[in-house]
Amino acid sequence: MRQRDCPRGIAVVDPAAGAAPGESAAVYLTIENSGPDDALVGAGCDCSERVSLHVTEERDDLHVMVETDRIDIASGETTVLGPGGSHLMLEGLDAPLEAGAGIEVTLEFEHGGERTVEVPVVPLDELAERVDR
Ligand SMILES: [Cu+2]
Repeated sequence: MRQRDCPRGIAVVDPAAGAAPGESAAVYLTIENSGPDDALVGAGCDCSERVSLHVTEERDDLHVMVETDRIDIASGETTVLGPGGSHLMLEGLDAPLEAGAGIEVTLEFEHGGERTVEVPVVPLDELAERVDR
């Protein structure tokens, strides 16, 4: 699924959310930036109270998720938000995400404005394969 009609050369590729039983779920996607330097500075979804930007850090041999206020999207680069790295975190879901459903997530870029992408919900065991590249 490629969504190409985007402001300032930003393309959001292969988004996917994991079907999780609880109140939070990860969203993975790839951002291709053929425009100037930009950054992801926020996200939102009607399906949850909020959407946080997370990075994964290593602390004492443990991988922990830490909230951040920006994820840099450098010019000419492909930025992968995927397992073990940066991702979006849906928090306070109205209802658990079910595989086969779809959600709309709005991404807020520092310079490129907002854009809303359709994100399919996939089973957790498929998620890693989908975004592994
Ligand atoms: Cu997270």
